[in-house]
Amino acid sequence: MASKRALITGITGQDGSYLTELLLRKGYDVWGIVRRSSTFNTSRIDHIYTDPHWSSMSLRLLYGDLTDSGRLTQIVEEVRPDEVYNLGAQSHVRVSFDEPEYTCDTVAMGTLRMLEAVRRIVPKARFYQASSSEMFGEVAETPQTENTPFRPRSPYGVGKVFAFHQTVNHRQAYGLFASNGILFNHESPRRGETFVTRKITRAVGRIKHGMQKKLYLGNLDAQRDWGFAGDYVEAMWLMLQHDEPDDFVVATGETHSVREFLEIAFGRVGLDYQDHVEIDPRYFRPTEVDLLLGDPTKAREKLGWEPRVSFRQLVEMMVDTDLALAHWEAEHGEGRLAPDGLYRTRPAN
Ligand code: NAP
Ligand code: G4F
Repeated sequence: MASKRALITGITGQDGSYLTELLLRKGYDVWGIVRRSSTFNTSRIDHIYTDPHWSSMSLRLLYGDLTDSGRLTQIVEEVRPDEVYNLGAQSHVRVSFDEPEYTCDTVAMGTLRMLEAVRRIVPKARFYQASSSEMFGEVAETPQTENTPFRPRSPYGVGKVFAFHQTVNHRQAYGLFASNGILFNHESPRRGETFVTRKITRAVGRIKHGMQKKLYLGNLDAQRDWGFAGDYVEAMWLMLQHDEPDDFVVATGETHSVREFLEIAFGRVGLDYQDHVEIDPRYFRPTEVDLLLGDPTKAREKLGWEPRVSFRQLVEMMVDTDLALAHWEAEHGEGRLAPDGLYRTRPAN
């Protein structure tokens, strides 16, 4: 039997890289859409071409952009996927206040463009939409479930609410197998360096190796339900194997503050975060999401999904990786290609 074909937007991102590995392990032909950039942006998936463990597997990349419907249509026509995972987005909440129009072009209109391409060309394909707990915004209740109303607090959150409803509407109006995963924050050593968790663990490594003294942050009281990205991509796949399309919260069911993250991360290397962290109001948001806590009961009962990595294990995994990275940088110099292929420069924010 021919392998199933999966098409991933956002394949170069954190989740795209873990999902690619998962699907390749399951025998899929994986196709990914990469947006053109002036520097290499494939560092999270380069190992799939270079590491003999992966290189015999079927991964193909095509240039495309969520803002270009003509190209998206052409790609869907060429690939004719069985499953589409729409992960591409300008995914940084703080940046979405600076670039609201571009954010919504990728997050909201980009999703509509992908849904329309699927509806017209491969209406039997299964579609996964990367919805977000950021949609709950100023939360109406705690914990948040699939029935909690959306009260978004950022242009990014507003765009994701549009994309969520558009996905549901394509399911209802055209019978598409289209599901929303409402994923709460999930992190990993591959997390972008300007999200708070990775910003902290990068700083811990650099401070421990004498390459940085201070870490400037915003709101330390924000609370998030943080899980491990490697666990969460499994939930995406399970949603598309389910017997019917539906919407699912994916979360750990625990919430922790940025401050707690700091305590464990600095504590891992024998430091006290209070000696190193300073508050810079630049990192405050015009409107903040104070607390997120998800209830993953439906995903557990209907998909058999459960998170495997605990909060402490996640923080320690990230610190340990960034400690090794800082050690390598201290020996070889910053801005050089590290062994994992990531090009290293100082995090900007
Ligand atoms: P990420 O690391 O920021 O990756 C985003 C991906 O989207 C990257 O591959 C990026 O390409 C691509 N992209 C950005 N603009 C694009 C455009 N105009 N056209 C095509 N591709 C574009 O995000 P992530 O953490 O993996 O998250 C994956 C998805 O889940 C996103 O939609 C995010 O909003 C959503 N989500 C994430 C979380 C979380 O906690 N991580 C929680 C809920 C929902 P480049 O590599 O070239 O930048
Ligand atoms: O790490 P963050 O930037 O993640 P945020 O805003 O929760 O968004 C992430 O999770 C969403 C799911 O809920 C995704 F949809 C979205 O794509 C993204 O992956 O910030 C977490 C918290 C915020 O409350 C923020 O105000 O940390 C606080 N924070 C404090 N200091 C900071 C900083 N955030 C960042 N990025 N940088 C800081 O210096």
